[in-house]
Amino acid sequence: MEPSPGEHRNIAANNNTDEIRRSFRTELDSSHYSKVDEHWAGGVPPQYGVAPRIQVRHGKWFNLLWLIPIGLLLLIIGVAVAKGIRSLPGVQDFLIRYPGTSPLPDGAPVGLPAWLGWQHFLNLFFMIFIIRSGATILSDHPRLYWTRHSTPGKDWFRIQKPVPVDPLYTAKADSITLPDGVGLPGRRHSIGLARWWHLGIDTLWLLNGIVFFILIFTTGQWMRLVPLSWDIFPNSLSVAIQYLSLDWPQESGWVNYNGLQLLAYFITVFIAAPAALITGLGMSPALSTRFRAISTYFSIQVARSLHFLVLCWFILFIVIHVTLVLTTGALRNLNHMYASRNDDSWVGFWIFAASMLVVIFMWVAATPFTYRHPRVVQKVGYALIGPAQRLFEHIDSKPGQYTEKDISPYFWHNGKYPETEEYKQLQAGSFAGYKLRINGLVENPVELDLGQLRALPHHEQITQHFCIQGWSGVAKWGGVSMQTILDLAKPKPEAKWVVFYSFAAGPEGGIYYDAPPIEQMSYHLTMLAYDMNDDLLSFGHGAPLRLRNETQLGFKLVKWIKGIEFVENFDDVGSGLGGYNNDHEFFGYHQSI
Ligand SMILES: Nc1nc2c(c(=O)[nH]1)N[C@H]1C(S)=C(S)[C@@H](COP(=O)(O)O)O[C@H]1N2
Ligand SMILES: [Mo]
Repeated sequence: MEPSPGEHRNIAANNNTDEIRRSFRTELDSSHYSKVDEHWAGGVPPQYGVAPRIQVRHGKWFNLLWLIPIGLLLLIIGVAVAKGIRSLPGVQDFLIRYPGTSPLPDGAPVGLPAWLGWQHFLNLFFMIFIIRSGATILSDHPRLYWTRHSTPGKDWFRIQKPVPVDPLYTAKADSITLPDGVGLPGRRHSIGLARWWHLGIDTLWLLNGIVFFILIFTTGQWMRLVPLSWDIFPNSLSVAIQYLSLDWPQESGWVNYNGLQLLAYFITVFIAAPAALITGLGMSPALSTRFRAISTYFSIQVARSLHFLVLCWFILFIVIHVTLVLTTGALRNLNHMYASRNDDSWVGFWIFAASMLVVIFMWVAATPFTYRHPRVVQKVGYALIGPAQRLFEHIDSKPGQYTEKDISPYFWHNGKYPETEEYKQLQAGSFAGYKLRINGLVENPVELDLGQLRALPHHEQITQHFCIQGWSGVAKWGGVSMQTILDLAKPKPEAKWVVFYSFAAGPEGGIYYDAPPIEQMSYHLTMLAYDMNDDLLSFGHGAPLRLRNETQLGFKLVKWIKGIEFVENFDDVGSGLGGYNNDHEFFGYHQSI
């Protein structure tokens, strides 16, 4: 039930003092951070995980490094078998009948045009940064799951030890370091910067891909990349026997790819690349909340796991592709792709070598550059992905459609816990002395204790939380809709942003805060929660009050809230970037993806 306007006036009249108007912004850290040094982000010490492993049975983990000797052994066995059967008459007939390539339709183009060489180079160039920054993103929550619950012990893949039995263990404590030349940037919890690389370069990669699709279909090159007859399968088997028996098939890549090659290229271009995009978007909190029907099955964790499997395909493809390019007539192959000519000259090799110098230079320079100029990386990244992020942010998600049975058995904790005397005393008194201060550009600045908050119309939602690090969980939140707070405080027309202040300091000092735009405060799923899963909100999850704003990632959902201030702009709030992680860790403001 809506409280009557009279009740609002009463709350205001009881509270209208100078103290209520005092802003908490003096407690923020307003230093400007523009490099990543050893003190950055609270100076978290490096922590290396474990070799990748997958869970084969409950509690039984298989170290994936074993795949190297197992793979080699299988290769040796494969070679022995192929050599053994190759001389059999039936196999010989089969190899004659299916030599390895299917004929192309009449009018198929011959040779590789120069634009393809450029696109191939740009693709490989972009992929390096995408893969490296992707690895850093994965390292920020080094576990994969098949359900959105992210329950410890239910991970199917991890590059980190099992979750310790500490009820307040945080996802940040779980993050791991990657060596600088592997990850991008690699340092523990450098996900803010890794995302600029990953999402920024993604847009370039996607653009290159769109041009590629347009060109292959307008030039007929697609005929060389799409299997057009069922004999692709016997031909692929034939090629496999020929490779494994070490009597390799005739190279004809200038005109026509062999069956296995065609299959590998087809899967990479038409399945893996689009899947990379779709699974990437599947991780967006804004899209997942908006397209609930899809995300019911295709949850963020399914998307993450598949995104990782797509990566595995790309890595496998790259290893085999490069090996074969270099072992099946390297000069000719390099001429095809780098010089669009079909001969054995060194021209292609030299172009390739020069391009590799560029690649190696950029590879080596990327991480140190990022630590020295993080704001440049952020600016360029935002210029590239920002438009899409801003677009997706304007999604007013409909009320929570999860049900009680979707509630996660385990909900990760995150962030830095409050340690101040002020907070400890309030906590000791069960928050009887707690007051939420609402001020700034409002007609009616107020302070509300928990009793007054509970007397306001009750709002509940069962929603999914998305942490930028990658874990997720569903919980039921009970409290007050932010719309109710707006109705009560009556923001003035100049109020454009709403700053939420925490009792807790961030890792580099100064209290934690975030400043979402005022439009988001009227969304159906924006609320202040004092209950979680029908219980009082716990200490770890933000007692006595936290923000929920479901089109946004978790870091924007301030816990342990003590004040809400309506402002015209946030230039003078903290260091002026709209949130603690924006000021300190180079997170972006609009993070709907
Ligand atoms: N005050 C404060 N609020 C915070 C944080 C923090 O460090 N300090 N971390 C944020 C992050 S990164 C996430 S994912 C969520 C985690 O909420 P949970 O611990 O209830 O899962 O809280 C957010 N709110
Ligand atoms: Mo988070």
